[in-house]
Amino acid sequence: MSMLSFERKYRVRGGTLVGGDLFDFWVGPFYVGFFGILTIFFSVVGTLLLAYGASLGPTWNLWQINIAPPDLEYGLGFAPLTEGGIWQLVTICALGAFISWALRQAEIARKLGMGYHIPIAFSVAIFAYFSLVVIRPVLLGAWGHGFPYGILSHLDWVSNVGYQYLHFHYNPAHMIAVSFFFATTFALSLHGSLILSATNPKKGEAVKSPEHEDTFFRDTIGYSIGTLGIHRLGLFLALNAGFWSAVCIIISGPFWTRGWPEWWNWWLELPIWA
Ligand code: UQ1
Repeated sequence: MSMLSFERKYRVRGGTLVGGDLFDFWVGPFYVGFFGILTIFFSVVGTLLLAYGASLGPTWNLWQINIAPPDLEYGLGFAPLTEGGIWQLVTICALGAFISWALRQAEIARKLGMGYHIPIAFSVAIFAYFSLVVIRPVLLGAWGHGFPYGILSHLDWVSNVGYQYLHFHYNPAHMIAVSFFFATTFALSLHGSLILSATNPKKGEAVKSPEHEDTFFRDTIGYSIGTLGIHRLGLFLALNAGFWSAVCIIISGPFWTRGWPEWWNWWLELPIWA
């Protein structure tokens, strides 16, 4: 792949967190770095473990392959490889790869003198995964509370855990998370359509400016959040979607064991009704 005209200008030494100059190079368009190598290592080992687990199982059907966590009896200990040990190693590899990827993002941000917004945002996604396979299982006392690695099996897990709390949509943190997910797609649809409407003029016409974008929303709803503001809003909404997802599953079990509809009895139990 040929180098973009400006690419060479930004291929500067430095900014690495680990390894100094040793891994400070590019392969084609890709920056490598210590964490690039670590990401590849964990991804390859994790994928091979998943393939090994599949080879021991009853199917190669991609939808049905299931790498399950250990039985609850194993608690927070290590399980034999074929009885959930593979799941445990895959979890370590997944976290190793995700965290290495975030640190590679941080190194590239440092190299370019940019803020750490991207690795921080990605860390919130890692936190959501971490809360499912580490925080909640640890609080409940068994790795068996983690979700299984499989396309259909993880859907079954979500359904089963949901019904365990009778009606998961009554979980207040789940409500907040879902609202942030919807708000995120709403904001991106507004922003994406606004930018395309302004920058895709008819043939021969000039591209419209941010003043047009501001004016469209001033005319429509009396308010424009601005070109920088919409990106701050988008990041805020998206990070909250991931954060409240993590909260809603961590509180299910460790901090609330009954059906979620029952949680709302606090309203009926307010002394003002007495
Ligand atoms: C907006 O006000 C704005 O500023 C000009 C954008 O920037 C290009 C946008 O993309 C959007 C969607 C808005 C409108 C959003 C709100 C919250 C009023």
